[in-house]
Amino acid sequence: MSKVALITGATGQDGAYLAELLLDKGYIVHGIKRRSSSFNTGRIEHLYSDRHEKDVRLFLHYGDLTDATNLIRLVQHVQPDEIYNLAAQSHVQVSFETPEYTANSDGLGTLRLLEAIRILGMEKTARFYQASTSELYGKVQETPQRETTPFYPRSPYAAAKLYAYWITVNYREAYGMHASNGILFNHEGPTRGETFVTRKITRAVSAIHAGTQDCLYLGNLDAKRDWGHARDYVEGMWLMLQQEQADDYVLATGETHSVREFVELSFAHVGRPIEWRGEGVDEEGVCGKTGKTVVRIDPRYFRPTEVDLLLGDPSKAHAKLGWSHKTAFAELVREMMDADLKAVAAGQTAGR
Ligand code: NDP
Ligand code: GDR
Repeated sequence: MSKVALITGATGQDGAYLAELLLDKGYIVHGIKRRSSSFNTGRIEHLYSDRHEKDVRLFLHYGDLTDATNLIRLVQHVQPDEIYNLAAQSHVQVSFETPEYTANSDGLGTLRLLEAIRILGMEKTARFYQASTSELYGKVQETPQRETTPFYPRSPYAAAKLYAYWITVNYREAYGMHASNGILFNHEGPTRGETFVTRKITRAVSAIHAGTQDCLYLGNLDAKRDWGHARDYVEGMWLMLQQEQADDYVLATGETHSVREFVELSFAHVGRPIEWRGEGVDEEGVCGKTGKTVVRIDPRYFRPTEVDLLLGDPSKAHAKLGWSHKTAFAELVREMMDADLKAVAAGQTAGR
């Protein structure tokens, strides 16, 4: 009998990679998607076939983490063996603009899903994965950051995820649920959301290379992140739910790089010189008049409170799950750049 998985956030970067992995493993996969005024299923298009066709194993359902009745009904209908809670308002900077919504979807949304499992009496049968984050570490307490490092959230997003982390631990301890937190450090790929810094850079560099954009505007270039590939990280999520005991694990590469390094490597990929500039306008008043590519600082992209340095220690995941990342930093940049260069060449516009 095929195992049945329910993925919230199935239309997101990780949801799409995870759905693909689980389908490859023979699962029946149910995904929750939000109603949207335009198509939001681009990342899973290649996995999806009409449910009237034969041997369909991927099903999509409308839903939202802010709607408890919807979640109860879907969990009851799907009867999942494994639930992966990936849905979230996942943009840190946006969470400063929409703090209440972020708390509702990312914090209370996790509680609603856990309660759905409990109300339906499935706490001993359904395994639960919570998409926790290295943003929990926030203000640096120690490096590298590991499962025992104290948390110090620095954004409404991180504070909401802190609640979600602890309510997952609490349901494990209170009700004996197989509920695990994956504390995942940044992971990217060609389908990364366009407003996260890595994808913003690779799209802009591709457009600049094609001559359709002059300038790249960024915020804090000195922020350092432990960047891996999303494809590798969804494997770790699955491994957590295959363990006899539920537990919490860091997934990271154990390497850190600055935003500036990411920019440099991306421009090196297309062999262009960069001119770093501060705020304001050029003497000419226009970006790009110098013939060189200008990277300019726009204070709009600075956060009220920043997370300066993330560097993870994945030794527990190595030892207990046998997990380690496969894609090196330079390879990640190369893959993202190649994909965006191809998109630009195919006439798909890249914006800033
Ligand atoms: P994305 O932003 O790409 O995807 C988020 C998904 O959640 C999308 O499918 C989105 O729908 C959906 N969603 C958002 N709000 C709601 C809601 N209220 N109800 C139902 N669905 C909703 O994120 P990632 O794939 O990058 O990340 C997956 C999870 O992992 C998130 O929880 C994120 O916070 C967490 N995480 C991510 C890391 C990373 O580096 N990528 C690192 C650590 C944790 P739609 O497509 O319609 O927008
Ligand atoms: P992050 O990712 O906040 O780490 O959260 P993001 O790519 O948004 O920022 C990384 C760092 O780059 C700096 N930065 C900029 N960021 C954006 N978005 N745009 C810019 O123009 C820019 N310039 C500099 C930021 O200040 C920051 O320091 C991601 C999300 O996927 C979360 O959901 C997840 O939990 C964490 O990673 C781990």
